[in-house]
Amino acid sequence: MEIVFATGNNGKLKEVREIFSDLDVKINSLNDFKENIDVIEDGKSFEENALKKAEEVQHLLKLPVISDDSGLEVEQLNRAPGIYSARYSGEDATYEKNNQKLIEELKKFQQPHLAKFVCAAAFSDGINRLVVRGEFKGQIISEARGKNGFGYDPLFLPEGLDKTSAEISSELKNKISHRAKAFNKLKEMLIENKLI
Ligand code: ITT
Repeated sequence: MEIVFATGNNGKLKEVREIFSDLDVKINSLNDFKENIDVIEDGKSFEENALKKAEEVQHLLKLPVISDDSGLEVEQLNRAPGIYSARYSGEDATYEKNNQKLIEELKKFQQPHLAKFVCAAAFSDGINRLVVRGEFKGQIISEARGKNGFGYDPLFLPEGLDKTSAEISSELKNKISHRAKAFNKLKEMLIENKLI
């Protein structure tokens, strides 16, 4: 069976492919299609945005679609950058610039900078729609550490660990992360409902 993962983010793709690797499903991402697909993420929550990505891409490609809307919520920043995590440092944002901005914004606060990653994972096949959430708690440190993962991983110290989520193995991240929790839940629901 073929499923489209409505993402252009290869870091997410690698993690989600791994989660579905025990099933007989082929997961393509938007990078595998010639269509120029750009879903405007104007929802007010991770769930709204994830469902919007899944439904719009399903409508265009007429294939079952899964999607992910995720981000980082920092307590002292009133849960910013939240749904704006990808573009935190502006239109020309990069992971590097976003991380720099986060470090700067947190300089005026005392440690620990408690935070969590949130992931909403959604599914649409044109008839059925599902959305679930996973969370990953930790804190933000003031200097980047590690080369694995993507995005804010070098600044994120998961609760109970002394390595950042860019220093732990991809296998471990994919057991404990927000994305792992959300997509494992979604996978179970898809199997239970015989949708995959
Ligand atoms: P798609 O919309 O194409 O899926 P995106 O990167 O724009 O890709 P989002 O809108 O969901 O994805 O933004 C998520 C951002 O949150 C992402 O770019 C990272 O900066 C951050 N993020 C999410 N999950 C993360 C993770 O596991 N590790 C580090 N940073 C993460």
